Amino acid sequence: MDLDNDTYYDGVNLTRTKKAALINISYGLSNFKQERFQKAIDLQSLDVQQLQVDDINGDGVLDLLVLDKDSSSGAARIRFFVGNAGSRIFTETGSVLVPQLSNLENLRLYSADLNGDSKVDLLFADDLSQSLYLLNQISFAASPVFEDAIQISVSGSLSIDIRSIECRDLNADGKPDVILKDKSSSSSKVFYLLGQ
Ligand SMILES: [Ca+2]
Ligand SMILES: [Ca+2]
Ligand SMILES: [Ca+2]
Repeated sequence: MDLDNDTYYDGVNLTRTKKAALINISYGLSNFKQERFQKAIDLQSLDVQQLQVDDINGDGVLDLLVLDKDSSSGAARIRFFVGNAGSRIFTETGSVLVPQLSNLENLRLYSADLNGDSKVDLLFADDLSQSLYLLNQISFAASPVFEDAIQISVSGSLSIDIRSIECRDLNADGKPDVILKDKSSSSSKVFYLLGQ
């Protein structure tokens, strides 16, 4: 991924301990060299579970999406750190609370435009309830606005110990499909999203 739009690939990872969370960013110096951890974003007060990188506000610059455990309710809160390619500064710009989702240790977040309106939406796979939830992004002006989370019905139980979730258009119908990977084996389950 290229966080500062200089055509050189950059690296980003999340390190967590019991008391701290840090996003480490290394910017590419050329096509062959990447400096380690030029930048660290300290999320010390947050109970961070997962990091996702996507252009949530559609300005052509990648942003950081942080899945955090809300300190009062324990539910999932996604915080948005909006990137600026020129300054390489990430500014926290709004968040969204998802009260339906509180099993954060077994929750997987993915972002993609699922309905083709060019706005990035949020998708969750909840291992506990064995279901998928979608948050459709309505707008991102000063801060992001989403519709309430809706549960996506799948035929039968997912019956899967979810390790990861991602979206790709597997059957080339122009609609993204959901791929869930199982923790316990290398097998994947694919769910086609219909009627989006
Ligand atoms: Ca770069
Ligand atoms: Ca952006
Ligand atoms: Ca969308």
